[in-house]
Amino acid sequence: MKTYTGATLLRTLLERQGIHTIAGIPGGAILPFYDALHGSRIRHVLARHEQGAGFIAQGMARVTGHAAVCVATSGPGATNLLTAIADARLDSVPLVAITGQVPQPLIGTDAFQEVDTYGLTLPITKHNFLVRSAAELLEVVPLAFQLAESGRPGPVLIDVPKDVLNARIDVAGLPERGHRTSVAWCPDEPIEQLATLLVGCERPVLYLGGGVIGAGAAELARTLAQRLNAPVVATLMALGAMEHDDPLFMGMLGMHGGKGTNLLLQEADLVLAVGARFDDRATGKVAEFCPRAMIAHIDIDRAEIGKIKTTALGLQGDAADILRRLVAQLPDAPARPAWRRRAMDLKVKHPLHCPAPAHHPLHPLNVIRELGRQLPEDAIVTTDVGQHQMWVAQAYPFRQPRTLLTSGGLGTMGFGLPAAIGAALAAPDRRVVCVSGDGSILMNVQELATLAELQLPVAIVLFNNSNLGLVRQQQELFYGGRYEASRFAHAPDFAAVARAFGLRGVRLDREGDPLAQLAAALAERGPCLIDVPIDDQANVYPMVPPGAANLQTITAPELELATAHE
Ligand SMILES: Cc1ncc(C[n+]2csc(CCOP(=O)(O)OP(=O)(O)O)c2C)c(N)n1
Repeated sequence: MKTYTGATLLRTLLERQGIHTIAGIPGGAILPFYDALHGSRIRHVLARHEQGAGFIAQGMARVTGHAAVCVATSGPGATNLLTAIADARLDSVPLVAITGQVPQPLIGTDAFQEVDTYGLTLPITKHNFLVRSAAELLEVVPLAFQLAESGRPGPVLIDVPKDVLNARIDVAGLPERGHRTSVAWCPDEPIEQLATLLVGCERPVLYLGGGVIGAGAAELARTLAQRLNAPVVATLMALGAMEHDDPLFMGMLGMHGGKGTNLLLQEADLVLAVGARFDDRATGKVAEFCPRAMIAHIDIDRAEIGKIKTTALGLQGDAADILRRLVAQLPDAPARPAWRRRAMDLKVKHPLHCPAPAHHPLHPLNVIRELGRQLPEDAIVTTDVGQHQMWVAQAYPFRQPRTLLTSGGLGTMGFGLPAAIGAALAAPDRRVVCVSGDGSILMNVQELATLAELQLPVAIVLFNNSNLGLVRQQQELFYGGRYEASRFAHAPDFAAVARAFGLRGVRLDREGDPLAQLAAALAERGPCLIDVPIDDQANVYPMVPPGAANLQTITAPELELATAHE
């Protein structure tokens, strides 16, 4: 029998869970837990805003695939965490958020820093707990990790009132750590049916979503594509599952996907979606998505199957398990030379238009490609949200799963910097680059202080266009050029801002050789911010207008002309 307080028990259970780094900010209600952390082997990373802490934890979780922990106090600490929790929910990221709560006798009295964290997080977590006694922690903590990681991963919240943290409890034995449990096992029959469909069809396409990476099934998906001679398209969340230059890879589909990629889906007769959820950014107008195709769908979440698009065959289960069994029983598939040629033709006919680096070195796509040349294959790239995010998705040469960390579902500006800090904490030997915009970086700019303190090898490459670029682009294309609230009248000196926080700050010079300057800035170790002045009128093309069918692509007329004459 050993005596704990709720707080020391919580710390001990996290230690037993194998948690070595957590991110958070202390405050009154959670202070007993911070006191218990004193002298613990758990490293606490002090973020400068709770949303930053949430995204630091997400960065760790997205790189490792294991649940990571963020901590906040009650009231504003908890409400500041909400965005990071909702973001984890939409992108299926395993996260355990721990919040302090006012003492139980004060709950419901509008006490200082009281907010109904349980109620607020109900719709944005996979599960949430309001802990009523120290003894409950013995069950709740391992269960939270089990729930966050099992099946379709997601965020779990544990709200702990201060009196629970302070309560004393005698514990006879500690529980087992919580771990991933196996999900529903897919029977053989639908796998056999799928194999028959795949062999019998003429124009198959594999449509990969983030679930492929989540399930560790990227290599199996590649093997399946090769066995079937089937071209592969990917969502934003699945980039890295296939090598970008694999001959079967057609790149990203959807709103900013390749025109050839979207056209290919129009012609497919069978589309096998794996760990994808038919998000509107991928499908465009659903009624016109893959109009000639029968849809088969493998997903860990039964609720996703048939949710958006009628499915001929749905298989619920772990994508790695299903793909392994599918590949094992596939007879030799037809070579499909005509279909492969068609895919290749579409790819060649609709390349990403980009002026030559010598003429326009600071064209965003040239900067991204230079980044790809400078960084090692296993470098981790985080992004914020906007045009720069889409340029990364279109042009960065991803080769490995979990090398792109981006806010796909919620599309949260402010994600990139703290996620990069989390990535660098989880993978200290790897290079981490955060590609951001001059709008997004300011949404969590305070985390530059965290980065300077930790001295992690994170480079922030800031695409500076003096605009909320993606908003400006939509106003140009769809709102008659009425630019309302998308232009920044005042621009901070971002390199100086970085220096003020204690990082290296560099601004590329348009007149010199900016790509060489970029390479030189990246070559130095340690954290830095590289301010890249880009054309404030540059748009992301191709673009499918919101709500339109993926066929209705807008391409870049001026760039097409420019490249045609080169
Ligand atoms: C928190 C949040 N607020 C608003 C938006 C809407 N939004 C999407 S993109 C964008 C502009 C982003 O600007 P910037 O970070 O400079 O990137 P750029 O598009 O210029 O590359 C905005 C405001 C959002 N995605 N997230």
